[in-house]
Amino acid sequence: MAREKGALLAQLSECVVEMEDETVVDVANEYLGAGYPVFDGIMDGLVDGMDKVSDLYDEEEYFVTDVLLCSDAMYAGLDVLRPHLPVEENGAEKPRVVIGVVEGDTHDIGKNLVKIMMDTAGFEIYDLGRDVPLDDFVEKAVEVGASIICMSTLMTTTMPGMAAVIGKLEERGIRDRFKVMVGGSPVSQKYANDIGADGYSVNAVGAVKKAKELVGIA
Ligand code: B12
Repeated sequence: MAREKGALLAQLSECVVEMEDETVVDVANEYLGAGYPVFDGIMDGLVDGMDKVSDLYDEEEYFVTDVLLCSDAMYAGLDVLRPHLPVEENGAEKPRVVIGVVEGDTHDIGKNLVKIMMDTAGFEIYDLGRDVPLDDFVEKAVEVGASIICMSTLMTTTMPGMAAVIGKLEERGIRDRFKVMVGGSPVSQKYANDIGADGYSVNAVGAVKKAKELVGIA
């Protein structure tokens, strides 16, 4: 008999915290086999685990190497669950999104989650990666005719890069061609307002909601 959903979610989360990149694959397969919603497995299982890891790092219980091994476990679980996420269709033309982590910052776990959620919500994603030179956001958005530019950062020192990209769009007289969304743990709605961004969200689920709102497919 299938184990209860709650027990499997708790174990998915625990596998991430305990860096069990092999067990997590078995548990994710068991979760899939039981027919529980894939989205919940990602958010309430794997991402819940990564949130706990962030807290453990802040509390100095975990160190850099631990955090990286935990993220390996999270990605191993995502590899199993992600292909089963139901893909939404928003019509013939998918709105295009350019996403990346701003220059100077290599934290990309949150950006990758936002990307996965947006991808499955029916956006066409152009992922510039991490430590992205600020001009690249503008160049890529122009090149692909993006509807939205998404910027992520986890460090206070690199936050001004977001404002700089908006400034570059203004300088070139193309600011109103794109919606700009910002996020990452030090970013807030107030900061987004202050720099003139169009959208902000505290997490990946909210990011999709906001993006849909901005392109009028909410
Ligand atoms: C994992 C981690 C690392 C990993 C990164 C691995 C990787 N590939 O990403 C490693 C170990 C490499 C690392 C390195 C460093 N780190 Co670090 N790291 C963290 C840690 C523990 C967790 C971050 C994380 O992944 N969280 C989990 C994800 C899921 O959450 P998230 O990123 O916030 O994303 C969610 C939302 O913010 C939102 N979101 C994210 N992006 C976007 C974008 C948009 C558009 C939207 C709408 C939403 C959105 O949705 C996401 C999903 O729900 C944090 C501590 C913490 N509590 O956050 C420190 C932390 C971010 N690191 C920090 C620092 C200082 C560093 C280093 C400089 C350390 C050093 N001295 O070498 C280096 C960075 C080097 C560099 N130049 O980039 C500081 C930053 C301090 C600051 N305020 O500036 C923190 C806060 C730790 C601390 N308390 O001091 N780190």
